[in-house]
Amino acid sequence: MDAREMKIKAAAAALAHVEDGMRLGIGTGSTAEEFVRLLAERVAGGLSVIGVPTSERTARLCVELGVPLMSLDELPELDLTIDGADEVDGRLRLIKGGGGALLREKIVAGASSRMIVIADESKVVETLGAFKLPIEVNPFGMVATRIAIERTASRLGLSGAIELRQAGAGHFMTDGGHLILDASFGRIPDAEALATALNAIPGVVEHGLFINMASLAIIAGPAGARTLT
Ligand code: ABF
Repeated sequence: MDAREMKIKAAAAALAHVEDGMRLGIGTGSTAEEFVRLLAERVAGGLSVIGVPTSERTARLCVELGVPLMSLDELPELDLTIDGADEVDGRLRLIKGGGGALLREKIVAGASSRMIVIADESKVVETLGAFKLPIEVNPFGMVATRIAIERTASRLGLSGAIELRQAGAGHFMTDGGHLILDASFGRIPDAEALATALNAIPGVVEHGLFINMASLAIIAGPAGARTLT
């Protein structure tokens, strides 16, 4: 089974949790896009759901495939969010943001009663941090913010490059008009402490540590899909 087949398997298992009439947060990334494709088939077959996308990219795919959408302001209380992740640990703590949508993903997940993560086995880790931690920052004072992040990380025993994410000839800009710093901490033994410290830095808009947000994770591997709770 190749990577795409595993993503499809995880997405199909998540679809089993979708009920008629649900208000759905719809995530970003290739696994979430497989979910959108399967969801669109069910919608075409009569399933009645309304989606709230976590990125412009996801919104475009939903429109293209006929999944009805509303904005989060129109639908501020969601039943379920289905989204991907870059890393998942055994306590369902996540690193997200590899796709640059972490702020809207966290806002949408936060407005949902439940969040189901869909991923392939390669995302499951013992300790978070091998994947660079995305930190969304306001463009104003970005250099000062990066210095503050470095100092904060150092106080927590973390070190590693903190790089401004590039896109094409310039800096990557999020849907919200912010920049992303990717922090190569390597291992983050105390994700809660780092999340709390990052939240206190003025120029930090959001970070990719999702803690106490996922209700369960559906992990697809060569032998099939399993659930982490
Ligand atoms: C998105 O899912 C991002 O937060 C994360 O980077 C991405 C993972 O992408 P993929 O499913 O393509 O591995 O929600």
